[in-house]
Amino acid sequence: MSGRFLGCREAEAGSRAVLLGVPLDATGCGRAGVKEGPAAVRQASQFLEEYSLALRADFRDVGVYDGLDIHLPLGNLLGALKAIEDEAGRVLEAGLPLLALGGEHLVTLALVRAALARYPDLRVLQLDAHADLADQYGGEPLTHATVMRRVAEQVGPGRLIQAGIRSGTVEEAAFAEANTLWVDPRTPAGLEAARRALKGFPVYLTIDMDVLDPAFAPGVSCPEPAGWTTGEILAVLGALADLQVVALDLVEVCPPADAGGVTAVAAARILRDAGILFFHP
Ligand SMILES: [Mn+2]
Repeated sequence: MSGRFLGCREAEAGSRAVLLGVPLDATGCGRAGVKEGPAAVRQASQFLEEYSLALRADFRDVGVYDGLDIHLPLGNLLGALKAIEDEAGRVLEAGLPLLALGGEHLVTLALVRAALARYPDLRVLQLDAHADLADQYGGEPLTHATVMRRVAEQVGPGRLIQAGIRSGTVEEAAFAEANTLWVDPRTPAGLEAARRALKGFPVYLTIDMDVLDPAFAPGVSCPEPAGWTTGEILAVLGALADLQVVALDLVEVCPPADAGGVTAVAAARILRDAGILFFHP
């Protein structure tokens, strides 16, 4: 095993997409250990076939280069976010789609900034149990619990579409009411609303693994009951496959809490299938 994600290329030259690990673990309030997420998901990916029987397509044909983990300066949150934004920007400015593997959810802010620089019309689709719309958390503006508030401020009103949300405060619900769109794309009406908001625009997709029910993804830093099944998220992604996704991330896998490696292999499956769905030539 190469230490890279399933079926990824080891050479950047000639690749058509780039995967980067982003092992940031600085502002979590739940269980520690999301910095081990990228390694665990890469390792679990070896259980899977490169070929998706469901999609009748091979992940290797996507041509993804696994550039391994971004080096993050220790004890320097702003420096780490800058490093992530710079590295993501380099990929996106080269015209290549980016697949990022967290790490905590705050990485999405840096990644969206990079995507927004390249695609000013960007829309963001968030699959998550938590709204992540707090203005501050523990007095801090830059945390895993405030990340989508900062993202909403970056992209502007009506451009953040949130799905799977089942946890938040009254303040977060009020902010969402005025600034974001909540949908349940597992229903025909919710799917249609999501498509209306996203179709025709470049899309950034962020998948917080806690959108899944803890039965399907126990190894996350903040589990929240009554979530989606693995089959449901794959069906939702499949139903959105014609969107113009320009970058995506998958975050919050927490290996120390992942009994049986259930979450890591689900994450690997979601990443493989999303790569095929959105970036297969
Ligand atoms: Mn989140």
